[in-house]
Amino acid sequence: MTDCLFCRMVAGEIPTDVVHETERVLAFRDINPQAPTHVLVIPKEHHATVGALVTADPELLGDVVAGAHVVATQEGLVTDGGAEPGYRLVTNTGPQAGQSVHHVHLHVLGGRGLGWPPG
Ligand code: IU
Repeated sequence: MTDCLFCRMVAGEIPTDVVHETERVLAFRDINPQAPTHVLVIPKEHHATVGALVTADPELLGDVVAGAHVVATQEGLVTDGGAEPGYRLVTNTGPQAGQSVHHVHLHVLGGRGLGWPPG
């Protein structure tokens, strides 16, 4: 039994709206969506931050990014620079960035115009 929320989702202990899954990666809809598409993509293995993940297992970080690309494709957001809508990948690290869950995750955001710079 772990106190990490996302590890518990991986373990199937918490209801999770899964949209994509591989042997090493899980993608699920954010419980508090900030855009029409708001999906979190995580490694199933616990790493607290993107820096910790890339240091420990850069190939797994690649798998997480590939998972985000699959999700964006499924959601109809992928662009080749043309008229397709596009999307944003975000990973918050540490308190000033607003990281609230300490299991690294990529936010896949899209389906509306996204402001820049972020708040
Ligand atoms: P953050 O970058 O660590 O702040 O993102 C954590 C996200 O996890 C945030 O968007 C929450 O809405 C989301 N989340 C979730 O999807 N399910 C939960 O049970 C909890 C948080 I708690």
